[in-house]
Amino acid sequence: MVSPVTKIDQIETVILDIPTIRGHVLSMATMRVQAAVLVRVRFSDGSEGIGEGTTIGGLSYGPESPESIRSAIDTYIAPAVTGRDADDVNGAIQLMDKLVKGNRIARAAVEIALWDGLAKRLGVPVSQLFGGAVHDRLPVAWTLASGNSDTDIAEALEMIETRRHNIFKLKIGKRAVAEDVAHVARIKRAVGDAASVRVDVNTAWSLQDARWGLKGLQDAGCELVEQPVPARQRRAMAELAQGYEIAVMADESLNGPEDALEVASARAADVFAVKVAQSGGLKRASEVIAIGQSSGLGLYAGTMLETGLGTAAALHLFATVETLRWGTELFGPLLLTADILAEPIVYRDFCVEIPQGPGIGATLDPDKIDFYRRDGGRTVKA
Ligand code: MUC
Ligand code: MG
Repeated sequence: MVSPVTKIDQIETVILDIPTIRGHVLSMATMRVQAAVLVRVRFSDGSEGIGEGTTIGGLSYGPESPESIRSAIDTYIAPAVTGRDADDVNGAIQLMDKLVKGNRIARAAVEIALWDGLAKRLGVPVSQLFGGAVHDRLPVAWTLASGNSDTDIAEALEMIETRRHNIFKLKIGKRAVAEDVAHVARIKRAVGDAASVRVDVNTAWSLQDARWGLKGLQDAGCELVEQPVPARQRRAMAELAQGYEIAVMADESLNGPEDALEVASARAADVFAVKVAQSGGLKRASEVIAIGQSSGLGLYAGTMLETGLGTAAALHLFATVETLRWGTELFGPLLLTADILAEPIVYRDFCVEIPQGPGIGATLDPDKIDFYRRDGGRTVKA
């Protein structure tokens, strides 16, 4: 007897509002709560897949908000993909690309749940669907963004002492350039050779600011500057990447493989911060990685400060990458006051461990989901 095709039956979305452990001060917003959009896909054989599509600071980081992510899924993506063959993940990706322009984070959330479901039905980790993991742990950075240099130094020293992190990304761009450079120099002096110090400007500088900034940062021993100028200013990014020794990393400039190709061709970065959400999912992120790798650029696994769910999914992809020269910042769950996974992701010895088990290796804690959910959630059925 031919076994019936497993179908995508239902897609449910929910927004969780989870407070952060402290104010997270970025150039464009201060986060006190993270709003994570979770997706649960139910399949006709009773199996399930889970995904996450999360952004940072409402609409201050990029063009998608938690509410728009949920609405794009409920209104456009879920009606299009329900009823389809559950195992045809590439078919669903292609359909989403065709029917939904932009909205990469929304597409990523559903795509992750489809990979998770497929891998669980096959009894393999998601990394296996991308050729297999070549790492069981990856170096993980922490972001110092309390808004106060003394607090940041105390936090950094504690992280080094407890062997949790020895790579620090400092969020700057809110103050005057000279003040920011002095803040970074103080932190670098305090940690010395025990840690790598990098910064993220989140597009706050003009090219003129950035010229002064990069000169000061590299003199202070800072190794890398992330997205100093606005996303679309490729010529400015190229001038900075080529004019200074400090590495220039593209983040907001990098929305999927097409951007990756343009940034690489324009030499508008030395390093790609590859984000699964911003790329449009695991598959498109793997294409961004391939372009970065083949262009000789450095790679870094970025985050949208996802919960353990989105973090686990990203870890499965990045575990398959040969060389992540700049490591990862997949620390999202550690910034939140609650972990929504039944078994939290493990952070130790300056590394994050790749979750084991079928799918993305993550199981939700139902009590936490109930506690942090914004409202009853919404379900689209086939
Ligand atoms: C970003 O722009 O990279 C990543 C780490 C963090 O603290 O914020 C994010 C956003
Ligand atoms: Mg960034």
